[in-house]
Amino acid sequence: MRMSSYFLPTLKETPSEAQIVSHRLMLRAGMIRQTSAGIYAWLPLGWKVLQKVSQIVREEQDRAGAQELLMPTIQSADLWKQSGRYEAYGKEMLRITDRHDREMLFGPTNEEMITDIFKTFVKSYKDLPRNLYHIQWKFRDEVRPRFGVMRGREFLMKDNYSFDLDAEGARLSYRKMFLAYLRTFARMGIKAIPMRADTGPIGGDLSHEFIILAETGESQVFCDKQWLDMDVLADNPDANGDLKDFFTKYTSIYAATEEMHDAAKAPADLVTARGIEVGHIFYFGTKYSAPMGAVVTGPDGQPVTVEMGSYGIGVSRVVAALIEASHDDAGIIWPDQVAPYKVALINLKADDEACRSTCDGLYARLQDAGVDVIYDDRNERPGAKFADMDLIGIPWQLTIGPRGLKAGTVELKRRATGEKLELPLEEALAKVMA
Ligand code: 5CA
Repeated sequence: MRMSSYFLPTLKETPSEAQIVSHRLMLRAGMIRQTSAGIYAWLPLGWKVLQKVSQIVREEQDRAGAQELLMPTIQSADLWKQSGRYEAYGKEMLRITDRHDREMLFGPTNEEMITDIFKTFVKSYKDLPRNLYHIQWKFRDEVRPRFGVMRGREFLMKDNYSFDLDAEGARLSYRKMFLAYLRTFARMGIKAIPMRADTGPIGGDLSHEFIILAETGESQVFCDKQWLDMDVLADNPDANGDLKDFFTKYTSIYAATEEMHDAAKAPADLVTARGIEVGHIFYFGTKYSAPMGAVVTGPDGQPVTVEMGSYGIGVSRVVAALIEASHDDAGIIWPDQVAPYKVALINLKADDEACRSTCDGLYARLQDAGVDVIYDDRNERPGAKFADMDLIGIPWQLTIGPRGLKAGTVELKRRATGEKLELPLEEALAKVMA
């Protein structure tokens, strides 16, 4: 992407309406634009990060055997009357009446709709288990939307739903998702700690929230210091096994939200911190399948009501949480895995012929190699260029200037550490392409 033609409305001033750092930086970096209270347009840079985050979520869902589909945002109230949640959900549900006076709603979650789809097609135990997910916008009419996309009214969620013949199968589905969630967040370069949690309006008796530790988190959380050293990617449990040992290991280390915290059970080495909930998983048995009639024929020919779980990740909230976890005074520091661009190519003197042709050549080579690169080809002060790249948090900055070019060198800066190296051009290129 060439900066000269990029729709990237960065701000120099700190917006006064933003109370937390991720909200301030998302506005300053030109990632989002509020269009109504708690409703945001995702501008090109923000959208790119949102897609990178979605893709990691998707890959880990697929790896765990879940299958992607796409359900609509608008749902019929009838489905919610069947499950009994239509009245119970209260004012957080945005209710809509269509031109034929039919009651509709903007989906806050999809248990009812997926159960309806499932029961239409699946009639036999032979077609179980199944796990279906989508990545779709949700609407919850929060009383106090705040902190930008952290607590929005419209937000992007990955939600999936598991269907099993019995409780044992459903618990295995739950453990598979528990692993998929740990892997998903670890791959994004952040630590999310699973904590036993309340089930709220979704229901059920087994539930974990996945929490990222950050000063601006909305809730107080407590965990064993051991959590800070856990590494699920290194542990690499066998995803095709029963996952019982893995689950026991990861659930026996103390971690609790404020509602579930019990000082008597907490370890001596306790971390007390603020946390952001980026995911939430539930096992709720037949809460939806029973009232909605999701019944299959079992091996003995008798009807069996299926056992279900649901699993959510706040994909748009994750973008803000990543920034809360990784930034400095100059701006965002994207972990490599979710960075909108891997390399920033900065031409220090856009009107210098040698600089321009070298940069154009580098840009083409990086693009041909499939490297996501943003190229500052604008006629601006060097200071403004560096400030913009630091603000939008690109992991590698490759700077080309007339003095270096004469000596055959370029400057390579690592955003996360601030470390700068003068390197021969080819060497710098090899480093960022690695
Ligand atoms: N149906 C279940 C799981 S699929 C469900 O809806 N769970 S949830 O209510 O816990 O939401 C899942 C995730 O969505 C939360 O963990 C949180 O990360 C995110 N989320 C919830 N409300 C908001 C909101 N108002 N703004 C941004 N993200 C939200």
